[in-house]
This record gives sequence, C-alpha cells and structure tokens, in this order.
Amino acid sequence: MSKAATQLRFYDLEPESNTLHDDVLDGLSQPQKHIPPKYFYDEHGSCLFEAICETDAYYPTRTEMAILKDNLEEICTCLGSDCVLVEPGSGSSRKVRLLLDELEPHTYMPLDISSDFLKSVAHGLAEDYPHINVTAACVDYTAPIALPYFPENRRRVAFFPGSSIGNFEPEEAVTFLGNLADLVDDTGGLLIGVDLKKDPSILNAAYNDKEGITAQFNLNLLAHLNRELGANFDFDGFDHRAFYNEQKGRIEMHLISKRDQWATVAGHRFHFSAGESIHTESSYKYTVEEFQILARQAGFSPRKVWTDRDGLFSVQYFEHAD
Ligand code: AVI
Repeated sequence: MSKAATQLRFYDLEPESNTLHDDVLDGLSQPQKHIPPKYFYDEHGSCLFEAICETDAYYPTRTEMAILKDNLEEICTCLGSDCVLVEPGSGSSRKVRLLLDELEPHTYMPLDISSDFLKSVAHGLAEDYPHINVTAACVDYTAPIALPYFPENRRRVAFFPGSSIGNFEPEEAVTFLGNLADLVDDTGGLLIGVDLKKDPSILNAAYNDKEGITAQFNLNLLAHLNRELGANFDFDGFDHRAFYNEQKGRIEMHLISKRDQWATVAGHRFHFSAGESIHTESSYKYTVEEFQILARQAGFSPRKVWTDRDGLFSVQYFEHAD
C-alpha cells in the first residue's frame, strides 16, 4: 500500500437523492419564478464556473487567493497547526492547498456532495500531502452535519472560502453558520471568505463579463433541466441578466424570456411572458460589520479580518463564542 493510501479515509453518507425535480417544479410555480443556484453545477456548469473565475471582471477568486497568500503566516497562527481542518463544499480543494502547504494540520476533511469527484480530489491530496490525514465525506453539507469520525482532542476549524456564503439568503446563512458552529464545537474556529459591498459598477461588471461566460453559466441551467428533467427549454428564447440590487445588497441573476413562450418540465407546462424572469441566483455582499453581526447570531465571535488594499474582498476569522 502506498504511503498516501494509509492516510486516506472516505465516508459515503449518502446524501439524500437530489430534489431537483421538486425544487424546480415548485420554483417555477411561484409568482416570481426561481430555480436554486445549486443546480448550476452540473459538469459543464462547474467548468464554466472555473472559467468565470479566470475572467478579468470576476475579481473575488484572485483577490481572495492574494489575501490568503499575503497573510498566510498570520492566518495559520490563528488556525493553529495540528488542527482538524474541515472544508464544506470543498470542490477541487484548490484554495486549501495554500493552507496545507504552510499549516500542516493533523487532518484535512473535505466535504462534498459529488462522490466521484470528491474521491479523486481526496486521492490527489493524500498523494501530495502524505504527512496529513485526509478524511473525505460525501455529505449534504448544507444540512446539519454529523460526521462519523473526528480525531479526538483536536481543535476543529471550518474553512469556507469563495464567498459561497453570499449565495445563501441571510437567514439561511445564519442557520448554515450555526451548523458549522456545532460542527467545530466549543474550541473551534471558522475561516471564511466574504465578498464586500462596493461600487456597483465593479459588481455589475463582475457578473456581466465581456467574454459572456457568466451568461453561458446562467443559460446552462436550462440545458441541465432539459437533460435531467426531460424539459424542452429553448436556450435562444432566454437572455442572461445580472444586476446589483442596492436595496437588498445583492447581485441578482435572472434568465429573461425573450418572447411569449411555453416550456414543458417533467410533464408540466409553464408559461413565460415576454420579459418575464426566472431568478436563478442571489449573491449577497456584506460590509465587515454586517457579516460579523450575522456570524454572531450563529454563535461565532469575530477575531480577525484581512482585506485587499482596495477593500473588494475579506477573509474573516471567527472563534466559537463562549
Ligand atoms: C459560487 N458563488 C460564490 C459565485 C458568486 O459570485 O456568487 C457564483 C457566481 N455566479 C456568477 N458568477 C459567479
């Protein structure tokens, strides 16, 4: 057995079979039609998201990476080596590699819903970091998480980068953060990436890149539904629209029907008037103070905040409140 293989555990906690069918039929039956953003991420959608992160206009990924790099030593001091680092929604585990290079935690626990992808990522990590235990769990990390295994007497820290927290409604964000507070327990911490409020022109540009990749990402949702639910959406019948809603403090993404049309989804017919929208994503932006209030409600105490020079993005560290 290779050294890496001895360090790797995998738990398949069989997250409930996905509720795509019910979510979509329910969402399209509401006065403001909507589809949950988690359904962007089929295989092609995940590739498109990676491509968005490379566009000039989409600043969050590179800005967060730079903040992590520039403050790595201080961040690692907060986390403490020998901790158990848990990453909900770990995906490709790309950003955590920065921490793993410097921090040397006792265990890294990636949690994700996509079993095959998680397995291959976990194998890669175990090969590249043979001195770190990698314990991967296939689990719906948005629900309360009860993991079957935690190394005993080790401090746990959750890592939730990318400002994915912005894709939750604020009250859902509090519930999710509360679940993380329970997971890391009394002595644990949370390192989280949070996108900041800023000049709306920067936000509007970030979600309307010139290359049109965000538009493809948005429209790919319809391809996903056509494939998985036997729907018959006409991609040419919808436009991408993204704008900053200043009052709500969020970017909204919509698909706008170009004309009066019908689509059938899992045997149900839905009507779309010309100009009618399907709301496909909200991406909330916070001030540092606003986010700290949210995290306090979930049981965390603010400890440290790092931002870039232009104040575009923040990486925030919290500890479990006493
Ligand atoms: C994953 N999430 C944090 C991205 C965001 O910025 O809200 C998803 C995204 N949607 C359009 N571009 C990127």
